Amino acid sequence: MGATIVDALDTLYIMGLHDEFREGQEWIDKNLDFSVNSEVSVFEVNIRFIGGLLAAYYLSGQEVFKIKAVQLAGKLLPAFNTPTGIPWAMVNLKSGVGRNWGWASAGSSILAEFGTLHMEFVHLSYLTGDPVYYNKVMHIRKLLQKMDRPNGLYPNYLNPRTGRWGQHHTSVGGLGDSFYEYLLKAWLMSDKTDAEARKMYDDAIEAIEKHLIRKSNGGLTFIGEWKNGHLERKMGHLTCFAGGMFALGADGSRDDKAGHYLQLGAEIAHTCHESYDRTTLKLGPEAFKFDGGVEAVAVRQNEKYYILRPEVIETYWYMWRFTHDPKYRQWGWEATQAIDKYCRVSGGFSGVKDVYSSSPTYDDVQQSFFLAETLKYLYLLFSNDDLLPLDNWVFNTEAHPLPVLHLANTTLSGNPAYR
Ligand code: DMJ
Repeated sequence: MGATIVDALDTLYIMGLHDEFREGQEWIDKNLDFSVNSEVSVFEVNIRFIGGLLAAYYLSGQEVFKIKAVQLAGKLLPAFNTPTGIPWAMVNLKSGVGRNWGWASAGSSILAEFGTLHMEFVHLSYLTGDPVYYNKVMHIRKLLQKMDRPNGLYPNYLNPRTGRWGQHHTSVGGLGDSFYEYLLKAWLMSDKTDAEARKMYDDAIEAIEKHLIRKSNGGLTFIGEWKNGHLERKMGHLTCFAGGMFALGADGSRDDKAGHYLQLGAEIAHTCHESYDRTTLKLGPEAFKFDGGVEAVAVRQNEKYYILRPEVIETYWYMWRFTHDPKYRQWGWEATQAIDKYCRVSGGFSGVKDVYSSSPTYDDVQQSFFLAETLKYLYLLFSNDDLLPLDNWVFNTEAHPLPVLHLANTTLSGNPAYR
């Protein structure tokens, strides 16, 4: 389905690569077709395709992107036909039949998946005037709001048939991450009027700080995971996005703790930089431990890979925007050089299987988020702040910028939740 083309479009536009952008547009116009008999991830299609198409539309004004985004969104809607309205993880684009991942706890849907639709779906309703998308994601929010939460935390698994939590695993990394991100960004995207989203975010990060964030013996702040009744002292590369999130949410925080959250963001950025710096390649592993004398280092072989992920650079960029401390550019430059040295191959860039090995082997995959996120955040890190100012743009979890909705002028302004 051309994921790399769609995911990379707005990066091309932002970098001023307009010929390549037009080529992508032409391909999308002629070839991007959603009437395929294929099962897709609702979450991945939303963040990469719908997010990518919407951002390309807002940046360029070209109608084709809006039309394709709306067509595709229509194909995802059958996924919401469950007893609770919590969508299935996957849907067949042709038949509309949905189902969940076989590995997910007791037939559950995943928090980071059904909880990462809000930004794109609100924009779809805004652009089309059709409330169907908005209603779907508000329904999810209302349902989550009503549920009991162990220790105030949201478990990663929720059964869409029963509306009950599955296993009580909680994570700010894989399976949980972007749910928290979208609470904050729903508030930002609404021009800070969606107080309900801000409250849910504030409540959630208070619980996260209390139960999941710790300092290691060596003084590194880390975010662990709640599993099987205890805190696992392990942090994923994915979790490193949270440094940027804390900084982005500092302004407007409860009890005016802006300084505290900016500091927390800086500590997470520092820890994640250490996870890069303590490797041979100066690229971060997929997960790292703070246990038994080990600090910010991967222990298991199957956690030593780097697949061109953006989260650490994303946090450097947000920290740079909010502090202008030159160390964030320095750290971004270190990562740039390492990617160029160890991941560049003749046909593009590849992930590497072991960041502690001096002769790394490639995984032979260039993830589409490398162009959508990693390179975009690096480019923004070395650009002026007036390129996509954060007062006007909110980035979806795949780094696709969507404009803040000044709702006095929108079709949603009649909705009480948005007044
Ligand atoms: C991206 O697709 C998104 O950032 C998502 O939220 C998490 N994982 C990848 C990048 O690592």
